[in-house]
Amino acid sequence: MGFSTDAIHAGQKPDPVTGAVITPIYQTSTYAQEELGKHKGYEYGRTHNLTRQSLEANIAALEKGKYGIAFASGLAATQALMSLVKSGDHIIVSKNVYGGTYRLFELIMKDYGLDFSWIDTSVPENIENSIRNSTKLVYLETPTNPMLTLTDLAAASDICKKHNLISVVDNTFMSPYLQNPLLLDCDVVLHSSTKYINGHSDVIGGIIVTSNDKVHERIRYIQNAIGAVPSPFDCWLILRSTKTLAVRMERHVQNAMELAKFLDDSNLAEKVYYPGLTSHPQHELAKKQMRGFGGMISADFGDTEKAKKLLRNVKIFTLGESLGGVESLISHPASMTHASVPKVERERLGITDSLIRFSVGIEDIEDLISDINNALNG
Ligand code: P1T
Repeated sequence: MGFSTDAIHAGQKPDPVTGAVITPIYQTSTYAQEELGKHKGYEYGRTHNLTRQSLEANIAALEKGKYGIAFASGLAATQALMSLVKSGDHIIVSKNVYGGTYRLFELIMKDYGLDFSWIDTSVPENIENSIRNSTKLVYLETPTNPMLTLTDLAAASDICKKHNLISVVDNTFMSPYLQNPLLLDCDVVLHSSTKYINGHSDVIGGIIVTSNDKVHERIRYIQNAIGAVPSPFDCWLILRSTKTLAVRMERHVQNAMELAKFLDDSNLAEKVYYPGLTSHPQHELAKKQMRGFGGMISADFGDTEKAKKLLRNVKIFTLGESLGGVESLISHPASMTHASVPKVERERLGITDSLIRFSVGIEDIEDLISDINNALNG
C-alpha cells in the first residue's frame, strides 16, 4: 500500500459492535472476565488497550516494521531501549542529539553502569573505530537536533550488522514519511510522536518500531513492566493525526525550503543549516536517504543580540520548545532544548548563543518570511 493509504487505514477497522469508522477511545482501566482464566485477550489497561494497539499497528506500517510499541513520551521510549543493555555495556551515540537524550544518558543512565561514547557519526568509520568488546548498541539521530547533521544509515547499519550491534535511529525530525531507517537495515526506529507524527502540539508521546522479534519481545515486556504507557485519548489523537501526515509533511518541506533559501540569500543569518541547501555538507546523502529535506532549519545569526531581537519580535512564529506542529515555532537551543549540555560541548557542536532553531509550520510562506524580515529589520 502507498503511504497515505496505510496512514488512513492501517491498524484501523470499523468497530465490530457499531460500525464506527473511527477507532473508539477505549477509556477503561480493566476488562470483565467471563470466568477464571477466560477473557477476550484484554485483562488490564496498562497491558492491553485497543486504541493503543491500533496506533501501534498504524505507525509500524508507516515505518515498514512488524511491531510498534507506544510510550507516554519520546524520552520514555528512549529509556525503555536502555533495557536492551545492562550494567558494564558500552553504547555509541551521535555526539549531537536532543538535549534530553543527552541528559538521560549522561546524567541518569551512566549511574546505572552504562558507558557512552559521544562520537561524530557523520563519518561512519568513527563508529567502527569506537567499538569495544563491551559495545552493544549504536544510538543515532539523523538529522540531528538542532545542527541537522546526517549519518549515512546504510553505512552505519552495515557496521552494526558486521559487529552484531543493535542499531537504533531517532527518526523524529524526518517522520516516517521522509525516511524509513528499517528499510536501510537498521534494527530499531524511535519517534517522539509529540512532533510531526501527532503534528498538532497537543500530545506528548513516543513510539518504537522494529521488525526484530527479540527486541520486540523485550520492549513489549518493559512497556508493561515499567508502565510508561500513553493514555487511550492521546493514542486516539495521534491516530487521527497520522491520517494527514503525508500532506502536512509535503507542506512543511516546501515551506522550510523557501525559508532556508530566504535566510541564505538575504544574508540575514551568518550560517544556515538545512539539508536541502546545496551548501549543506551532506546534501547528496540527504538526497539519497531521505525523501524530502524536512521542516527544521537552524541558523546562526553571529550575534546574540540579533538572535534575541528576532526571538522578541516575531509575531507568527511562537517562541517555545518542541517542533513538528502545524504552527511555526522558534527556539534558542543553547538556553532551551540543549541547556543540559555543558557550554564548552555546545560550542564544539555549533550550538552557540546566537543559534536559532526554526520549526517551520504549514502557514502561508509569504507570512512566515515577512515575520522574520520584520522582526529583524522592523
Ligand atoms: O519530548 P519527548 O516526547 O519526550 O521526546 C524527546 C525527544 C526525542 N528525540 C528528539 C529528536 C526530540 O527532538 C525530542 C524532544 N525534543 C524537543 C522537545 C525539542 O524541542 O527539541
